[in-house]
Order: sequence, then structure tokens, then C-alpha cells
Amino acid sequence: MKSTLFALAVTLGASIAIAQEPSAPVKPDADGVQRITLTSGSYFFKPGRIVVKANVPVELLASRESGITPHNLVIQAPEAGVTVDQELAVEPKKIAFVATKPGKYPFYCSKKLPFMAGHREKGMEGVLEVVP
Ligand SMILES: [Cu+2]
Repeated sequence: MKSTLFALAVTLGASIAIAQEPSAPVKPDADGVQRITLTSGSYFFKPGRIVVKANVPVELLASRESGITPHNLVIQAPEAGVTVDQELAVEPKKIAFVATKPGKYPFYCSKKLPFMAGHREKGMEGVLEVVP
């Protein structure tokens, strides 16, 4: 019985994880903007994968968990017209861009203390997937 429950919990957990990592682009709002809420903390971004349509405006509502550890959001994809370097706060910040070129671009936190692994290495990295 216990193992059945455990298997069920694992299955549920897996389907929830899949639900959080969509492969279809975000549905734009009525005003045509693709809005995505992105949260972060030590050491993750959620969701870890963002799928958007090219040449459609994107608005990320990005924030971080409360706490003293600073985090930021960096996307260096000038070839797709996207360059983001923003400090994240508990209060969500609106980050707007239009990705012009399909492809997969990493987003990450560039915070790092001397002699320590950076936040990106610790897991604060995700993928911005731009589809045609
Ligand atoms: Cu960080």
C-alpha cells in the first residue's frame, strides 16, 4: 500500500513537473503580449524553460524569493534582439523584449562570490526557446 502511494506521488510529481515546462509557446493576452511570470531563488528559475513566439512582444514578470541573497536575470542574445541584465527584487519587475530570431538562448543569474561556484553553476540557468 505504502509503495503504491509512493508511486502515485512520484507520477503526480512528474506530471506537475511536465506541466511547468510547456513546449508550446505562451498564449498571448488580448493585447497581443506574451506574459510570463518568472520566479527565482537559491538556486533556481521557475519555470526553467520559457517558450515564446518570435516577433511577438514578451513581458517577463520576474522576481526573486525573499532573503538576503541577490539574484539577477541575464539574457545575452543580441542576434535575436534580446539583451537583458536586470537585478531581481521580491517585487516583480517587468522586463519587455521582442525576440526576432528562433532558437534556444540561455537565461541565467550571473551572481558569484569570489572563490565560490556562481549561481549559474548552482542551477540558476534556464532556456528561452523562441519558435517561429
Ligand atoms: Cu542568483
